Amino acid sequence: MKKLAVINDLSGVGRSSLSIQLPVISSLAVTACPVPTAILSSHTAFKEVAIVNFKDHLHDFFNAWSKNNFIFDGILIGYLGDTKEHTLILDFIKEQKDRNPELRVILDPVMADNGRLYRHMTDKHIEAMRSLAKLADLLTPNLTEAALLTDFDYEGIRETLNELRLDEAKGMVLNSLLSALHHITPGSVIVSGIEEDNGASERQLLNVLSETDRDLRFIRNPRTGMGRPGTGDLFSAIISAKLLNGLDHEKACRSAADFVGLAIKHSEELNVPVTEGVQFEDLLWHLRD
Ligand code: PXL
Repeated sequence: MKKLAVINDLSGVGRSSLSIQLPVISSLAVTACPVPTAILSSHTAFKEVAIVNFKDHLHDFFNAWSKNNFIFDGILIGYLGDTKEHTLILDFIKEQKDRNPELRVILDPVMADNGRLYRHMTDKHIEAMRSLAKLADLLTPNLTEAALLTDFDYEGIRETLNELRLDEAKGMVLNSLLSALHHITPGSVIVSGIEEDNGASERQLLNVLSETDRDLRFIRNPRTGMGRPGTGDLFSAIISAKLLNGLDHEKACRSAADFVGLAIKHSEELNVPVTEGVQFEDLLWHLRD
């Protein structure tokens, strides 16, 4: 069975980060080995949040793993509360790459959404994510994170994409963004969850996959409801486990996008409050086909 180190925060309430990734990865028959970067009473969209930063323990944590000669097939990285963690994670990746040349590193640069940085995130986090991107095999930013990583104007791209009707024209705008992302990572890139609201009868979510410079694939799904916390974590966890199980980027991305859409629809139908994330627990069986 493949082994995936999952570096993300542990948030008690709201179905984000490790709380949603671990069960999803297990249900895809991949062993998930969590590395908590911070422990929070809930994700940060709730009003009151208690945070215990785990950065001072990461060194010992990775050191113990190293002394035990643990070898991983993949490393999935998400929310990092403190920029000191990035350096420790860089060292961990380098060591694992030496032990396993086939290692897959998936970096979800969790920092921002809807044009804004999350609470507690700063420009230093953006710079630190750029340094991790240099070692990633797959980078999965949302549109806000993609713009922040490349110094593009988020509102400008979003408005332009909304105005354009033809995929060819959208491709030209996205090509320059994806090209800039290929300059900061040697890996493939999926820009996830771009909302398309351009007069079509059905609102859509667009994921753009680019494996090499100048190669773009559009993967579209109906928009089944409002965005919710944790959906990016769900998306990256499914992609990571499916990649380790041998699927290609496009199939893994389609499968992750389908499941996220299903979970959002299900949560809306059941009137789950948006801050509680997506109700995925009773849908996990959909992943096993
Ligand atoms: O799902 C993204 C995420 C992860 N971790 C924490 C968050 C958020 C989004 O709000 O607050 C702690």
